[in-house]
Amino acid sequence: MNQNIKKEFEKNGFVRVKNLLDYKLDLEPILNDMSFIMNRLVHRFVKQKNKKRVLGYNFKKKYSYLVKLGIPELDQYFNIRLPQKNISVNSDFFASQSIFNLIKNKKIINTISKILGNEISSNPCQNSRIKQPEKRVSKKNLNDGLVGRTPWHQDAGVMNKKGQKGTSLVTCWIPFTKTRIKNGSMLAVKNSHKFGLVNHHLGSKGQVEIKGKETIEQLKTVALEANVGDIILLNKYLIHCSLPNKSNDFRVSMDLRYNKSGQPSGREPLPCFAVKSKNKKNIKVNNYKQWIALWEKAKNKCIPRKWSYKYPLPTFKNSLKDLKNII
Ligand SMILES: O=C(O)CCC(=O)C(=O)O
Ligand SMILES: [Fe+2]
Repeated sequence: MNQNIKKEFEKNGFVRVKNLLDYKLDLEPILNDMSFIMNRLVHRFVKQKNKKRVLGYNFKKKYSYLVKLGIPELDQYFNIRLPQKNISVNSDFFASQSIFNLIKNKKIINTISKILGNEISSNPCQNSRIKQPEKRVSKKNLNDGLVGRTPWHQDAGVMNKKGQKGTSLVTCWIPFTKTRIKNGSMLAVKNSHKFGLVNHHLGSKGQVEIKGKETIEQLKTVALEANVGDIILLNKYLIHCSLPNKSNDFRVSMDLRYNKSGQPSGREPLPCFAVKSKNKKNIKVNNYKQWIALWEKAKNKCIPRKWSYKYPLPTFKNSLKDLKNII
């Protein structure tokens, strides 16, 4: 099929590219590295007498066991960026060779370049999300986008002012499990990428959320369902959320982002580095160790101020940009 990615992206604000990635080659290495992290956590947090038994558990059983232990900020051990706050020399993040390979994946980058052109950088606004069935998620985490439902938002809203204004950002959402409405697919408001930045307010756990989300009930939405191997690209203004995982199984995804090189990342000083360029000399990060070094350097810059990134509440002074006044 000859899909016109740019045209579809411009028309709809999102595009699903089917069967781009290979599970064994591109995705499974990351799940294996997550299992490796889990084993580290078992050694660190599980009582000696239970360790051997728990190490033998499969991915899901082991993760659920770790959740039940109440390890503080568990999701951060699996997240592919520094924590937002309370940053210290010990702040951990999930930086494996497999993640670096995914960020640099040629099939992804060549697809992104159909939208952004030939000069592309990896943007540090990126997440991994391991979502258990909602019935196992604690009440306080139900609306935490990393482990539960993700509130209605625009991705432009989670960048600083420079990024909000000056960056062509494309989100690349990657499922590691087949994702349907039932297990928490994303849902997008049709044509909302044409609204520009709309007013948000602070929702659960301080996450930004579209102001007046009741208005969305009157609008047409589309479920962004995907199979393993597919990717979904999102425009930075597309209004979207993710649904609760009402299935009995896990729902795992990652969202990487890319921007045109030379534009602000929106999360300075976190690493933003060229992954495609006509001039090979612009590609300065060529291996995993260099990439980790960039994150460690950024971390050291952030330690004195104790936070890694901040963004203003994406809200204009007047109500013209309230969703109800736009539609
Ligand atoms: O996967 C999710 O829950 C939300 C993802 C999202 O909002 C994004 O990738 O921009
Ligand atoms: Fe998003």
